Order: sequence, then C-alpha cells, then structure tokens
Amino acid sequence: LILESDLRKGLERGEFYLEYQPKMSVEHGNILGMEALVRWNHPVRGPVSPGEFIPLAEESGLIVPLGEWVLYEAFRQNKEWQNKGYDPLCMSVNLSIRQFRQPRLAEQIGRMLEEIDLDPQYVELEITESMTVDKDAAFEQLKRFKQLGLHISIDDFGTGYSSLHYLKNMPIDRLKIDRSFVSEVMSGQSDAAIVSTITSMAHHLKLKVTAEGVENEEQLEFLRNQHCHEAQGFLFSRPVPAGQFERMFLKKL
Ligand code: G
Ligand code: G
Ligand code: NA
Ligand code: MN
Repeated sequence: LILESDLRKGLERGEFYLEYQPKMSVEHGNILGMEALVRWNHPVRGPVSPGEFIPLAEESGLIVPLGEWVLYEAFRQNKEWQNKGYDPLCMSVNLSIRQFRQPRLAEQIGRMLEEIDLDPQYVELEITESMTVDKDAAFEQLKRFKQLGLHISIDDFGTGYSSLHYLKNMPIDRLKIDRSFVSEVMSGQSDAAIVSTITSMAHHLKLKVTAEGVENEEQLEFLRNQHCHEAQGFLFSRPVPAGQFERMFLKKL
C-alpha cells in the first residue's frame, strides 16, 4: 500500500523522473513531438505505476507540487535539448484536474517559461474531457493558457464526459483519440467508425488529431487512409528515459 507520506518523501528525495514517448507523423514517419510521463522509482518498492500514485496524489493534494515539478522538469529538458542544437519539438505535459482548477496555474507556468527561457509554442498541455464539466471556469483557464501561447489538447478523447458543446466553444488545438478505440480499429466495426468519425470531425473543426496506442502497421495504415496527422504508441516506442529518447529520436537541424 502506497501512503501519502511515501509520496511526500519521494518528492523531497527526488525519486520521480520523466519518460518521453514520441508522437509521429502518420504520413511521413518523422517525429513531431513527445509526451512527458511521470515515473516513480521507490527505493524499496521499486517502480510504482502512475496508475497507482496519480490517484493518491490527486486525493491528497500532493498532485499540485508533483505536477509543478513535472511541468518544470519537462520545460527544462525541452530547453536543454534545444540548447544542444536539436530540431525543436513541442512537448506535451498531462495536467490533473486538481492542478487545472488552480486559478494561478497559468501565471505560474508563465513564470517557469520565462525563467527557463522556453518558447511557449513548444509546450502542449493535455487536459481531459472531465475537466471541462465546469464550463465557465474551464473556459477562463484555457483562455489564459492560449494567451500565454501554449497549445491545448484533449486527452483520452471519447471516453469521458463527452459533450460536443465544448468542442465548439473551448479554445483547444487537438484531440487525442483514446487508445481503447485505436486498439480495436482492425477488429471492431464500431471502433473503426468511431476513429474515422473523430478524425473527420477534427478536420472539419480545424483541430489537429492524434491517435494514441498505435501498436501495429495495420492500425497505422488505417489512420493514414483517414488522413489522421499524428500517431503515438508502442509501434514507434514505449515511453523511455531522456537519454534514450535523445539517442533514438532527436536530430540536429
Ligand atoms: O504512462 P502510463 O501509461 O503508465 O500512465 C498512466 C496514467 O498516468 C495515464 O493516464 C497518464 O495520463 C497518467 N500520467 C502520466 N504522467 C502524468 C503526469 O505527469 N501528470 C498527470 N496528471 N498524469 C500523468
Ligand atoms: O492517459 P494517457 O493517454 O496520458 O496515458 C499515456 C500512457 O499510455 C503512456 O504512459 C503509456 O504507458 C501508455 N501507452 C502509450 N502507447 C501505448 C500503446 O501503444 N499501447 C498501450 N497499451 N499503452 C500505451
Ligand atoms: Na496524456
Ligand atoms: Mn492519452
């Protein structure tokens, strides 16, 4: 059993680190960006999955300092890669609901970007549909993010509290089709229909679209036929630590 005190100590002792998963062009196969994913290596328990510790961090409120660390580390790493002369890429960072509800989050992100001297066009924030339930507050927050120059995507699209209303009204840039639909795209008729419909809707709404959880060539071919821009998944790579990501995917200009 993971306890709140383990999480707190883990943060103090620097037991967290980030892994990165590439986001690839469906048409050309080149890298378009990456998603940062938090990892915890507990000194006694070993690796603890985020599926376990993120909910606990949410409940205890520790997600706020943990999420701040994640944002800072993702920005810092992205800037380090740019300073090394690699072709600059946009890095996605997941936000949790508790973080998203902090009215001062945008201001805080703005300060981090200034301190690190990272151009906001190289940052994408991933939110989920459930965060837009409180429409007015979500709209205000997203507007602040857009004013900073950040990109915004809706993660796990299609699994949450789905209202098409916010697609019309919220200032978002991208839909990320949940991997549960993508994984069944060759076997389930309804999943194929859902993926192609989301992709086509995104095009009509002038939103970008990413398919998550792409694991084989057949799924990629399906996405290519649907003119889906971007794909992410084990076909290209699992999330990997920074050094490995750099060797595998980053190219000098
Ligand atoms: O990477 P993995 O499949 O183990 O992630 C499991 C879950 O944890 C996913 O839902 C993912 O979005 C979430 N997650 C990973 N990193 C972060 C993070 O930095 N912040 C938040 N809020 N969630 C994350
Ligand atoms: O909820 P979110 O979409 O942020 O979760 C991202 C997580 O999904 C990553 O941490 C990663 O472990 C997992 N993931 C990424 N690609 C694949 C894939 O191709 N197949 C499966 N099963 N999981 C994946
Ligand atoms: Na995500
Ligand atoms: Mn996702």
